[in-house]
Amino acid sequence: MKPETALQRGLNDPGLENPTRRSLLLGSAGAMAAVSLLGFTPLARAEEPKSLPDYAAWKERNALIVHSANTMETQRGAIGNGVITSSDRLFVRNNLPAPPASVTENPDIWEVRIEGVKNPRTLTVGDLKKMGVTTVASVLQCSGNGRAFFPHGASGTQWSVGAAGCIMWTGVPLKDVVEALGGPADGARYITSTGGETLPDGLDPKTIIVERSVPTRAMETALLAWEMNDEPLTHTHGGPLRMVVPGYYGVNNVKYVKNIAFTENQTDAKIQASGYRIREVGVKGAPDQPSMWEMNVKSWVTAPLETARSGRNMIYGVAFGGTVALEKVDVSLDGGKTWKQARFLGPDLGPYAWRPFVMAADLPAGEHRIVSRATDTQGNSQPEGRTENERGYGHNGWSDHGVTVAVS
Ligand SMILES: Nc1nc2c(c(=O)[nH]1)N[C@H]1C(S)=C(S)[C@@H](COP(=O)(O)O)O[C@H]1N2
Ligand SMILES: [Mo]
Repeated sequence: MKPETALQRGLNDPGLENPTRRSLLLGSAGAMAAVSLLGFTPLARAEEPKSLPDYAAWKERNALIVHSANTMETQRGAIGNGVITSSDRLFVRNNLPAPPASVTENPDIWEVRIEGVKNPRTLTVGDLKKMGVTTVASVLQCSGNGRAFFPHGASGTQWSVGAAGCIMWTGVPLKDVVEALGGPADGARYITSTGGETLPDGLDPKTIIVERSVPTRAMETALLAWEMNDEPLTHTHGGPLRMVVPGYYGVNNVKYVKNIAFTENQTDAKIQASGYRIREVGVKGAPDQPSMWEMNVKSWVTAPLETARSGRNMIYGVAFGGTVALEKVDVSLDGGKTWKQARFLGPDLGPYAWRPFVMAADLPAGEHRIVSRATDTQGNSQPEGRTENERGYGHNGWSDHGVTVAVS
């Protein structure tokens, strides 16, 4: 794993090879200037215990690994066995400083512009609340979850397994809104959502704006959410309004959404054009490479983690199939030589939710490599290894995601 300074982590970008990145390479003076330009508070020193940034101060500190002021992941041991991730343990990932908490004081007045439909309009959250409502459980996962396992030192936050959670979203189906506005304009192929952060001056907006396009097939399931886990959406997680695309990687779930456009082409914003593109190690991002849209099938063990007592143990974990429902999860106690099917734990909250699983195992004293492998209903299974790629995206290999437990 490539060592990364706290400063780099603070600025880690998702594939936005923006000017700040270059400044970093120029040395710390340039980097400091870039940091203050973007309004980030660089964390003092890597060795110091990092505290939560103000906009996430309500989170449960002990459940999180604070990588930087804009990247926090859930500890593997804090994921638990529930179907829903509690909000105060959910990971946080911001590319830009979050808008102030005041944006959520009166959420109903937040405006979103809908374009590329027969009757374009600006609607408030209050208007949306009268147009329809649905609740969907879906996994929110960063494209780079599992990046820490790539041996080439993929740049970006060194997420292990905790840049993911399963969330209950409540909002209006995008389809209802679009139908009320006469349907998509002819020739629309993408849904392009724009984040409402205030962009820092002096940088080309295209290089920093969070604006993502997803294929129009996502309209069937997407929603504009104002609630997360039955509470008003916090500004930490995109309140007052967030685009939620169930089964799609985190970045497509645009927070503080202020514009939604049905477009013929994908946005040329850097985060879309060259960011979040799967390509071989050493290759630059480009629009012709696959974009991080639908998530792949994945699972990992959440307990036990490092040590256990010999005898009967319950092996716990979570598994999900992205946009496809899960079929089963197999668990191996010998690093993948032999497998046994685990049992799902708790209610099935639909194809986009994750399913906690459990398997009882008699563990003798010694060291055990415990791994899990999920299969979806279309027969896709997690591979054993990695798909090596420049930014360390989409890792679902079962081997790296296992745990080595010392049983005594
Ligand atoms: N407006 C906006 N939306 C955003 C981002 C952002 O920085 N700004 N980050 C994206 C990324 S990369 C991820 S992984 C998720 C993280 O969501 P969370 O912070 O609610 O956990 O939000 C996505 N949506
Ligand atoms: Mo992300």
